[in-house]
Amino acid sequence: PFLLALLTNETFINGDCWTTFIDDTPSLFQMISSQNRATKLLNYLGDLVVNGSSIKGQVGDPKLDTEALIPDLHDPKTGIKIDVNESSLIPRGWRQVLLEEGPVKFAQKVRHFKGTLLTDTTWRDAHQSLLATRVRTIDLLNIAPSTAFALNGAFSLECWGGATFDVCMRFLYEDPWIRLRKLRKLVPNIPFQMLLRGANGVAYSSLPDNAIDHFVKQAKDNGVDIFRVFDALNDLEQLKVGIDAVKKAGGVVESTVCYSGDMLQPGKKYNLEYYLNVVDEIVKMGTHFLGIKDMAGTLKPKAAKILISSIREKYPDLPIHVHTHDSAGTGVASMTACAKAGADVVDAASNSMSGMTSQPSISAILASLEGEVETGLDESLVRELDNYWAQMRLLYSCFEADLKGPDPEVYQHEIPGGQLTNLLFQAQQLGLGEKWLLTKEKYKIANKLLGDVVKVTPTSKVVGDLAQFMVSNNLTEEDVTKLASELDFPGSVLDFMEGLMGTPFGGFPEPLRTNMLGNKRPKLNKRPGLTLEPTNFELVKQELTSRYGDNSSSHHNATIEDCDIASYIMYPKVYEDFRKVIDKWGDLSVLPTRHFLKAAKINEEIVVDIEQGKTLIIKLLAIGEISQQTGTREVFFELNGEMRSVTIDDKT
Ligand code: 3PY
Ligand code: ZN
Repeated sequence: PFLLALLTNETFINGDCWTTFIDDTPSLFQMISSQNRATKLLNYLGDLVVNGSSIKGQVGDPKLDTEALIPDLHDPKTGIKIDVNESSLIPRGWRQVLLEEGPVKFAQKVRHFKGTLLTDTTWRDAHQSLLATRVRTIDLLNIAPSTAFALNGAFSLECWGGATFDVCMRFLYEDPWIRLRKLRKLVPNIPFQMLLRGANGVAYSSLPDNAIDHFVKQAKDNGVDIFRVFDALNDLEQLKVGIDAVKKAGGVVESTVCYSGDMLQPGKKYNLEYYLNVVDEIVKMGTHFLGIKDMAGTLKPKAAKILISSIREKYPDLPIHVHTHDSAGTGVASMTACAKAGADVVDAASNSMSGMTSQPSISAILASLEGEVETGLDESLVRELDNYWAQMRLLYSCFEADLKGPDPEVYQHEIPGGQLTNLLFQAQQLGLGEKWLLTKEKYKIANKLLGDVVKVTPTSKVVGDLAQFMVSNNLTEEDVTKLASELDFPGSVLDFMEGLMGTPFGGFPEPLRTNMLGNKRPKLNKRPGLTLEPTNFELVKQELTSRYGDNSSSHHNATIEDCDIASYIMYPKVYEDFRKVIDKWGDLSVLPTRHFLKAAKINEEIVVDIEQGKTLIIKLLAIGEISQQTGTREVFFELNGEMRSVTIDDKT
């Protein structure tokens, strides 16, 4: 069709100048570009047919074989069906308060709300903790309009940051910035919240301070309202880098203290006094909200009550937001205790995406608070919305770790929710299912060896890596201590010991640190950011422009934007690989997930909306024999009624 359009185009026939022809005939070039995109898409689908899914972490096929249904929502008062596609009907939410009155007044109004609000983590932490962070943009976009109605009263939707940034590019071949912008358009009324790892941004170790500033500014400008900023070691200097960046960008600051273990356990290094001291420092730095991050779900109801009421007593005006994981099964009880003790916001996830290593269920929390604590949410709408997530849980079942129930042992091993499923999954994949108990045991020992650190990204990875190292090398606690100067420890462990992740409370364990580092690595005694060269954004831009700037065949514009620069600085290698994939397969985010993960069947129709008003209808017709010379196969498709074929390397 392109050739036909070209040959029948009058300007072309009349032989007018080629360059003005390009400028004056954009429709033709849009056509080339969409032809190009269609070809790339067919190459991906062909590859899937010949070689199977290449998506890392996928085991088997999705368990949902049809398009997910968007559930109907009904007005709780009238019972009338809500027209969720009528954006003019979207009710006002907390975001309007924020936009109209600014972060300070917003925080005050939340503090004055008579009750406890909820943050829905389904779009970030819930799938990070249950489904290896694999939920794709298309599946969020499909439910976003309904979410704007159903969760209108929510404090926020946690939808960005944490591992989503990395996984988006690395494993889903999607641009996290585009995800953010598209979601923002569909949800104008509920604040968007992200998780920022302080001086580490969304990476695993410190970046130059100006890179954090730049990243946070892009996040704010592209749609994030509230920034939950934490440092894995509660290192206040590291935390401050993130906080300052959010302040400069004009975002809502939620400075966060990470809660580690059970503070009521006798002899615990992280006790009530410790937390109150950290909170004092956070308050001195200035924040709109205080976050409490119970990443492993070890905040038991009694401790929750004591912790929240102690902070509340000391700081009556400070809005408190609590995050937890339900790993031990006590999440609902703990969040209920927090709400009753005076927390302003607690985290929960859509019912089908809740429980175990994820956040506790919204409906369960609403039921627990019913008649006592107002939440601003309607339970029937929450339930209607969840009908979508029940289908998503099936669709993404191929990324589930096979966790069968709560793990009350979390009070001992203290493995954060996301990591718990991840480690279990890895153990299963390595055929070391029987070693799972041993991994958890070694995790406890590794933590002890490292001086009982606060464990959350990136320090949780350090402890996990050391634990796996001990399992695979059959090492005991004594072995590690004795052989510290000889063993070839994982890089993350040495990074931690060097001081690249900040300084743990109480200092580094000695003599282990000295022995592990030997003369291989120096000992850093100041904040890592102070030793890093500031990023030269102009230079990065030039470099990226020279490499990718003229790549107009990808869905990225020819110009390198600030967001691209931010992605590259955060994850250079991941970004480079991502661009390679985009170059090869184009924008795959438009493919429905079941077709992204599973080979098409003969004659199955795949409908892809590549952009608004432009739909491709693709049908797999046949798969050719393998060519003995080239090791390739021809795969035949029908594309919008026309036969097309692609040649695919058979790697099986
Ligand atoms: C992350 O940093 O990604 C986390 O979710 C930590 O809990
Ligand atoms: Zn979490």
